[in-house]
Amino acid sequence: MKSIVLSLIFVAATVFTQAQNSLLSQKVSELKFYQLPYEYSALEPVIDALTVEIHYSRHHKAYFNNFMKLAAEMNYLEMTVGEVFSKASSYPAGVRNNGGGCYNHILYCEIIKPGNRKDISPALSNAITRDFGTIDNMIAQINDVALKRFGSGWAWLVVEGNGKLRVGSTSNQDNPLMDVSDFKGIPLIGIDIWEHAYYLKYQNKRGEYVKSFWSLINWEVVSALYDEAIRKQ
Ligand code: MN3
Repeated sequence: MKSIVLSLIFVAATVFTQAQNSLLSQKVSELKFYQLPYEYSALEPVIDALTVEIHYSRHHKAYFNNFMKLAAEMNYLEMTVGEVFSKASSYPAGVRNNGGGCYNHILYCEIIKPGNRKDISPALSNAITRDFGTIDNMIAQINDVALKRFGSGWAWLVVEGNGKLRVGSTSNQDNPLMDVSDFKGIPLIGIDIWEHAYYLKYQNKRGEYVKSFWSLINWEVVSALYDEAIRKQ
């Protein structure tokens, strides 16, 4: 039984990390718009179908279109997305806003996709205990930075270069892979705290949205991202 569970985790890890790697290591000229791997209604009742539809087909799509539009003008068509992020400071803000908008939303959609929401890997579980004491403490810290972010942005759980897990937040569509960000690491969880992510259902109650968001987290996907991040070090 254990080996079946482990091989299922491995398959999921392979599927997702290929998607993530192919984005960061893909040339901008070869990018295609991300295909949402579930129905708009799949996140009900936590995130309503209309919010998912507008978020994906308008906001996410616009970031992608704009990032591609700027590519020829800014001469990064032959660079990888990861390279663009690592040189974000050398481009106008539109590049990081739209490039971040592409990457951040793919992570967001993937970590809440339906599937195995319950099982966290022993490796990630041990790292959480080591760095936060308990998972509830980690979640409380992420909720706290999400609430304290003034205006639009993202709340993150990342793996730092030294292998430690850390919680932080960035503004707008910046992410911890960009040279412009003070907060750096490989993202495992990214919570979109722009109002467009929750306003239809939660209005001004960002705290309720963030709290509810945790019931959607697919811990199998997040565990696979952790394994991949640790392997890269
Ligand atoms: Mn968004």
